[in-house]
Amino acid sequence: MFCFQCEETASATGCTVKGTCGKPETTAVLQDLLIFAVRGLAWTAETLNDLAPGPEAATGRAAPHARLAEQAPFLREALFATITNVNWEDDRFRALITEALDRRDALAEAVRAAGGSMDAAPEAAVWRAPEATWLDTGAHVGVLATQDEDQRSLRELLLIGVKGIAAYAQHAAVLGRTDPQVDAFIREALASTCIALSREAMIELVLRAGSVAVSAMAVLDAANTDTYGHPTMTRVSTGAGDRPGILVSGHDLKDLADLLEQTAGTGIDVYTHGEMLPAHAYPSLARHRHLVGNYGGAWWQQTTEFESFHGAVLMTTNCLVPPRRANTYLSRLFTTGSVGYPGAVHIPDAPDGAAKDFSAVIERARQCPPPQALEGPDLSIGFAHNQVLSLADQVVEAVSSGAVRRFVVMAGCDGRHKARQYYTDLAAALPDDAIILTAGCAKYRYNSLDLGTIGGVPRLLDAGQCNDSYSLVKIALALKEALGVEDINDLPIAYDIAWYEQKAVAVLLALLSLGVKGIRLGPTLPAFLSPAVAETLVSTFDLKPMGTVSGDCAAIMADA
Ligand code: SF4
Ligand code: SF3
Repeated sequence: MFCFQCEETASATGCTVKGTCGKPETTAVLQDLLIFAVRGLAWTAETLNDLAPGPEAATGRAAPHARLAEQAPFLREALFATITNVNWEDDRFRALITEALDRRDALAEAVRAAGGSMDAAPEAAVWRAPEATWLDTGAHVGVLATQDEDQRSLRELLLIGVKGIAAYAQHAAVLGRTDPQVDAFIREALASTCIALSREAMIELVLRAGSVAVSAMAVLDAANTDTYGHPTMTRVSTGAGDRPGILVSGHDLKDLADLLEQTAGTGIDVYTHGEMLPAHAYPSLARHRHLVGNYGGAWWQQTTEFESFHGAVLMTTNCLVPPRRANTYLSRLFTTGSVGYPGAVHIPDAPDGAAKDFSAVIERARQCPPPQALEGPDLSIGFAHNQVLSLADQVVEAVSSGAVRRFVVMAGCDGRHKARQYYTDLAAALPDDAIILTAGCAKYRYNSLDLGTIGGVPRLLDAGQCNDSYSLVKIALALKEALGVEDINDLPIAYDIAWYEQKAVAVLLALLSLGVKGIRLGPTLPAFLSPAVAETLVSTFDLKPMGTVSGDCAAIMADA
């Protein structure tokens, strides 16, 4: 195996025996084979489209071939399944590979029927082998199959960013929102990895992935806020009640919403965990009195927190980490959507977007004792774009008067590395005239610090999940307008981003596509950036590695 898609990759180069995340070699190889299969599927779809586009639309551009749209949900699902800490079930990957090959071959038939040929098709578009040999095939079609280091780096940067885009697009799709342009880009990007492209063409695709990530996050933002209302500032309890509970983790708000409906009046309390914390700020979720609080911290602490929670745990998306051998919670762990884990009960999708049936989770929770309380202060959340922009006058006044000297965007992921203490220390070290804007689970490094307020505005503004980094973009653009600044880089905003998995890469590409320069990225730079590609990003975007707390704090405040 060779996997280097996350920040915790072994020796900062690549996991080769077993993932630091716990991913076994077999799972890694099956994921590689699935990616190979969907690349071939996308290439075949693009070929069909080139050969037989749909009828010309009113815009003067041809509509895509009618068979393309039906591939989009599958491509999103397959990509999402390979994100770090999502799916640990080899059987699910085998099923996805089978479906990818069947879909691809059906499209190949359509290519031939339209007068085309698959004779010169790339290997990914034509291979087929007995399932018993899949591990051999998978071992040779992964990352290292691309020989040239820089080509491999750009290809993987694109694929990893597209995984993040697919996850965000899938979240929106669950709420009935899709963007054909986003789905078309996912297909185009996957197909592009089957052919040799110039370095310039590959860079162009990577930058375009950033713009598409902005679109995908915008669609998701609209889906979330239209469905559940705009987040408003909210205090969230981190205590525990005396009734049995269900702990909901991951990013899928619809799963939480459906579970809240199904647990109403049952005597069971529902708690959020990790990236589900922002749910408390959505009016139509917060109205449920049995949504009582947030339990625990960031994803990597779950092996102890799921123990002390005592109740049923529902993982709706990443990050699920393998339970320790001596765990007591696997029998009360449930997965749904893209998530899977051997031994955990999986709650399947319901047909036609109907609510899933969570009765098994509820039944298991009834048999459990209440959670053991954890120490922690209430958390202040709900500072997504609508809420922050409603404070725009106060914010602009604070900037104009000099009461706020700097905004520091500290969005992204948390992780296990001790080096991430940097983010806690930086948040504490920033002077009183700096406001931190955050989103994603990175916030758990500092969201229990008492950072105070400036003119009534909290010094820590939590916009929500990692995908709500879009809110931070909207806030920046609104500030640009309000302060009459020409260039986004002239705003008093610094970016110090923590990354771990592939959605954070999509967010990084989104920021780069908006022209944001001087982003600090840590705790390490991605292993999938070759020296030459890293140098391109550094020279074009002034991307910086994380430094020391005192040095970075001083540089951030001095706009250096
Ligand atoms: Fe290693 Fe990260 Fe890949 Fe897991 S996801 S195998 S830790 S690089
Ligand atoms: Fe976190 Fe896994 Fe990335 Fe959504 S829950 S930010 S790491």
